[in-house]
Amino acid sequence: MSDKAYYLFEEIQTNRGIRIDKVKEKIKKLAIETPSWGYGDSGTRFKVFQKAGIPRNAFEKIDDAAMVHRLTGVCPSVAIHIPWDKVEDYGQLAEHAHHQGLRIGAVNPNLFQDNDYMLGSVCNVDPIVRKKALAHLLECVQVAKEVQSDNISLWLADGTNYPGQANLRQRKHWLYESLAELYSSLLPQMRLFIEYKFFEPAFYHTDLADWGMAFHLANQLGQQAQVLVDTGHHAQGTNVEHIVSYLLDEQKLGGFHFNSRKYADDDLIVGTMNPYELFLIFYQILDAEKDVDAGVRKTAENIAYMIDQSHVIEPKIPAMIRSVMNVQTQYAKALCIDFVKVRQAQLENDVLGAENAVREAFEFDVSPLLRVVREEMGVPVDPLQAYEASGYPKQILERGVGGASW
Ligand code: RM4
Ligand code: MN
Ligand code: MN
Repeated sequence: MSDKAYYLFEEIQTNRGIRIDKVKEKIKKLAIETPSWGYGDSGTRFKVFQKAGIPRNAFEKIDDAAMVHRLTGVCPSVAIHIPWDKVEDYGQLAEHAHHQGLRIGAVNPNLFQDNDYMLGSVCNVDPIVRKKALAHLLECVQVAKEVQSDNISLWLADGTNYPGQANLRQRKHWLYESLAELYSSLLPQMRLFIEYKFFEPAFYHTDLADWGMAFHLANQLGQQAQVLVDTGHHAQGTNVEHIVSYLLDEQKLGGFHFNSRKYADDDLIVGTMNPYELFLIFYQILDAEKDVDAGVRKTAENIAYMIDQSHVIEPKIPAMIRSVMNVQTQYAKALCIDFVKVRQAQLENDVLGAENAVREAFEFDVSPLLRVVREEMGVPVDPLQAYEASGYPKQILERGVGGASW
């Protein structure tokens, strides 16, 4: 063990009474799902830049996700987006994943790229379009069954651009009707994640605009429906960790789409813009894991951690590895919070003491800890360097230019 690791462990264990073996165990168990679309070419509304080495189909996206899992050891599943990842035989796709130690995670319906959806999908005024959208949702549940995934992750682009363009209350009813049908097609062990976003592509109103609406819908639908928090889907200044704690307490937090943003839904590499926010999210989750209510504890322990990124200019696989490592870093820091000290300060109304007890964990350099954890897991201590040295970056160049993109 390096000196740095020794001193860090001393600080955590001896001075703060946090068991280092527990901390290591927790880090090893934090599974992070990567998105198939994060390996493809993506862009902005101005340009999708084409790169060499991009996967040409769903199978090759899985190969890239498998590479990320091999190097990090913590990304055992990959989310798919239908129809981006549509294949003839989903059983074969799942098999392909299994061969590489992966499984298929959340199935994401796509209700935003068909011409028919210009004015909405499940909220469209045209019953034929609504029916088509519902059929797609049901198709995705079928896909989930075929790939043996228990998670459907739904984000809707439905909304309007101008006041008066549509009857908002009527659309709310249509939304509920479709989701109720979708919900009733789920197997008992399946979960439906409802993801909200306040704007884009619609600029005036969005039918599923915020966590309150998603929360309400999830309550109406039933136990298997939960809210998904995408960290890039809030107005500037929103206290995301507060939303997280509220949903945890209501036992309605299902999962995350991690990414970073500076201005809007930028889908940048996790932890590059506001790592403190991510740390504070984990603080709320770890706090909820200690709740007196078993239901709250269970909710906190069953969160689906997923990355949702679009890499416009950066090489996709290293960007994904960087994201995974950044999530681990903030999680490891949050694990170093002295919760006893925080509680004590709260009880004493010690504002500065409480703030300090939380922040000082954020200021730890946990990299020696993560190196030890990676060593124990048998993965490279420096996954990014290992990727560059692996030959894989060169190997994928054989795919040429013009791979999968949205
Ligand atoms: C959306 C949302 C969804 C993702 C699409 C690609 O903004 O974040 O989760 O499926 O982008
Ligand atoms: Mn998302
Ligand atoms: Mn998004």
